[in-house]
Amino acid sequence: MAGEPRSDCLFCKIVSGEVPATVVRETETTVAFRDINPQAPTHVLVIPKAHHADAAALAAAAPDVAADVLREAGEVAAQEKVAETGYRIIFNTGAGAGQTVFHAHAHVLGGRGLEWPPG
Ligand code: DGP
Repeated sequence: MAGEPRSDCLFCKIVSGEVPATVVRETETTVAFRDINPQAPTHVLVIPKAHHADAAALAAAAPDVAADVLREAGEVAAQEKVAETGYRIIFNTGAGAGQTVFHAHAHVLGGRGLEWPPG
């Protein structure tokens, strides 16, 4: 069922604490933790605690939680002090776009110059 934890999902295991992560923020509906393979000085992932495969599925099933994820991405940027210099919020969606973990997550990247278009 949409939103139910999945035993085969890495990020559900981070939510439950079964897999450790460096958590920087947590709310009732979201967790933010440092990416294991950072691509910028600030690289934090913001995820819904509930399992949804990607950002579009999250927004369709739980728009309030999708808004929570976006708000938390902004809070992470402020907390990491990258809000003033600029940062990027990225939802890779689909394997062809580089999504490797199929539990919705926002990448918050900042602390260096960011090229456009992205690779
Ligand atoms: P994506 O490629 O958009 O699905 O992003 C998945 C990200 O998850 C990727 O940047 C690396 C990160 N990641 C993968 N495994 C782990 C893990 O065990 N811990 C943490 N903190 N991050 C992970």
